[in-house]
Amino acid sequence: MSDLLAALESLRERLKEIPQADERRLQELKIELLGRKAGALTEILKALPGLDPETRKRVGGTANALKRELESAALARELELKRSSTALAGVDLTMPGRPQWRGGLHIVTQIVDEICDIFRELGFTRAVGPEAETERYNFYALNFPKDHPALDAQDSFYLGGDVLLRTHTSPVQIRTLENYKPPIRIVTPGRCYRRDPFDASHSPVFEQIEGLGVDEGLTFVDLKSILAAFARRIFSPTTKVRFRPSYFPFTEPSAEMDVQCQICGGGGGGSGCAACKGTGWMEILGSGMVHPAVLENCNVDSEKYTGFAWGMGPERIAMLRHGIPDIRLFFDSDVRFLEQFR
Ligand code: 2NL
Repeated sequence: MSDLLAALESLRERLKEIPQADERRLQELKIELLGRKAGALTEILKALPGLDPETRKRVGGTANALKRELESAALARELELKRSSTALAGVDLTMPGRPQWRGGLHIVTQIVDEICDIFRELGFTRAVGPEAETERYNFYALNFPKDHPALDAQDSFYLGGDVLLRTHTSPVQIRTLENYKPPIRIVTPGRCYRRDPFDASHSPVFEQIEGLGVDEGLTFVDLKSILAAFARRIFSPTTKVRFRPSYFPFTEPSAEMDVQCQICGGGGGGSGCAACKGTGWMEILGSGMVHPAVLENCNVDSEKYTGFAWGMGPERIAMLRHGIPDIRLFFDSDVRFLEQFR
């Protein structure tokens, strides 16, 4: 019995080798000591049944305890070797990463796309055109009188002669009316320019989206239903709208569309709401039935066809949607502002 105990004692010495073993040595040690066929410890355990009960108890207890110790030491070393083989030498994996710069579309671009997507579902195609236009396309075809103040160099950016930066996207609609036969259904997003000094609600450069539908039998009902459907899509399904009479040279009759204030919910905040000045409504677009003179200017028969049209400012829509107080924030290129809308 003391032979067996001495043998176990010498096997226990081998435990110390395990934490130093590399992968190959560890496999060898496991086979040498615990191998099913000829492992040193396995041999001792195999011999147990032939021993007298007293010896079997003492030797068996020690041998089984050693077996558990060897197995757990081998397992611990295996895990350690696995971990260090996947770790990268000299790299601190706990170090925070460098933030990855992620770009995005400008909030006004996102709103323009969203508006065009809504009108696409309502059957409208996107149309674009030049930013430098002649007075004819920008004003006269649209029934502006020759003495309208917008034609003044004080109000518009003239590039020379009768060429100017367009003050609205209507010239795109004029070009479409000239070149396509009704039915026409288009939206015209694009950049426009006016000699307005920057303030909280004006910018000399701004986006506009106009829309135009021309067909036989179109009425003001079509205009109202299309624009009400749009308001419910861009704001919320329960948003109410109202139309107020207005005036534009290129539409008759004309109307401005208001939506329930998105800030106070339409209640006017006890008349204290700053967004709608307590009225509960905010204006989002101007619209009307295309003036017959505009159709005739484009060689469209105004006896046969009628049309409706509207125009809106995406910056203004973005401001109302997000409670942005100043249009200049869109042009400052301050990422702290812009990244809120990525
Ligand atoms: C506004 C108002 C509007 C139109 C734009 C239009 C274009 C053609 C013919 C008739 Cl070719 N109308 N466009 C019509 C009504 C209003 O814009 O307040 N925009 C920000």
